[in-house]
Amino acid sequence: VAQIHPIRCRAAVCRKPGEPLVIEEIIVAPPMPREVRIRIICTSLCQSDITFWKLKDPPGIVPRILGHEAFGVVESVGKDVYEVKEGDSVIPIFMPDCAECADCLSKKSNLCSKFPFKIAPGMPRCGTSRFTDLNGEVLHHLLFVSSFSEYTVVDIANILKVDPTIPPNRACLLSCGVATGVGAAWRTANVEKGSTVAIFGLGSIGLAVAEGARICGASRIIGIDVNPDKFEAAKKFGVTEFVNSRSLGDKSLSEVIKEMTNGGADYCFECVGAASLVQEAFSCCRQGWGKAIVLGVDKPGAILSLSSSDMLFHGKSLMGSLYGGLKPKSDIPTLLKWYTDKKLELDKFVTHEVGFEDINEAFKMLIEGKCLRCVIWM
Ligand code: CXF
Ligand code: ZN
Repeated sequence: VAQIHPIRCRAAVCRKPGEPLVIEEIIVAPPMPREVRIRIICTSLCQSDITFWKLKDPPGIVPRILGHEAFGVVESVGKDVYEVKEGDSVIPIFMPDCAECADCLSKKSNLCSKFPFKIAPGMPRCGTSRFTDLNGEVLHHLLFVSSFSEYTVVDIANILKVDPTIPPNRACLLSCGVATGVGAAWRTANVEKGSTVAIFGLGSIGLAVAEGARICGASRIIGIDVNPDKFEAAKKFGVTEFVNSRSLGDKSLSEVIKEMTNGGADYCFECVGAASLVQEAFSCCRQGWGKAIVLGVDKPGAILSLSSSDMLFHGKSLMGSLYGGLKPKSDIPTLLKWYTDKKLELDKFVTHEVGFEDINEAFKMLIEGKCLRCVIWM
């Protein structure tokens, strides 16, 4: 077996939280056992990249390489990798799927217990980094992926082999955001035909929930946002009605939703990341079977306060949905099939595409709310 060498390539490094990424030459170490080194073909930008880019406190450790939605080609494999080989098309997925722990073997969980989901700083198996800069300083990873680099190293537990004919700028969307929203409707909530769904926040995740709910056959999909301009675009994703949460008159949001739905929606999805909005979503749920699903990420330690009698007397439930409850290795192939069957419309999520050198432009556009998904080509 030929010796695998370190690679020198370009990466966009986050040197200081909240400051423009610096495109520089870095060194990417060879993959260790059960790891794969991949050449990133394209990557897209997720709101979490912005969140972690700004973060000063741990896990906001710098310098590091952000990025976690991507499509790539295997460049080399470490020892004991049998699942993929050089030249295979893959998508990295930030949620490990080891295929052997109790969680990975269960249909009910997507939270691998052998390699627990972690934001930073290194690889899942040993916690160390595969990146250094030209001065020998360690560059940390993000979410086991770090795709803002021409080459990255990813554990086999975080790699999904995909059909090489799938367009890279569509496949990458299933690495995180779009899959999360669609999965939340399909897997976490299990939205049935004829349901009424309320979606709080019409960014990419909220629109992906709408897409998933539409695919599941929901009849009413109510979109809620502070920005009424979002409604026109949201119609393309299956949103049927719009509520502007900034102009409710003297009513509360839950009063408005309950009036519209004759007592509450069957499924309410919080896609913003505010504990207070989770409470609102919970109270918008219909009694008996209403479910509120939490997708947004609030500040670490944010506390929810819910009425326990509302829980008990009204039979509602509250669910968390990391990666939409999807099991990477079994569910993503289904979403890819939906895409080739033209059931899942990925195209409409990609509003912008830029070259790697313009990655900071992509950050700016997402922060200003000007785009859904911006694909960055390496
Ligand atoms: C997120 C999900 C919630 C925790 C942080 C990472 N995933 C990807 O964007
Ligand atoms: Zn993400």
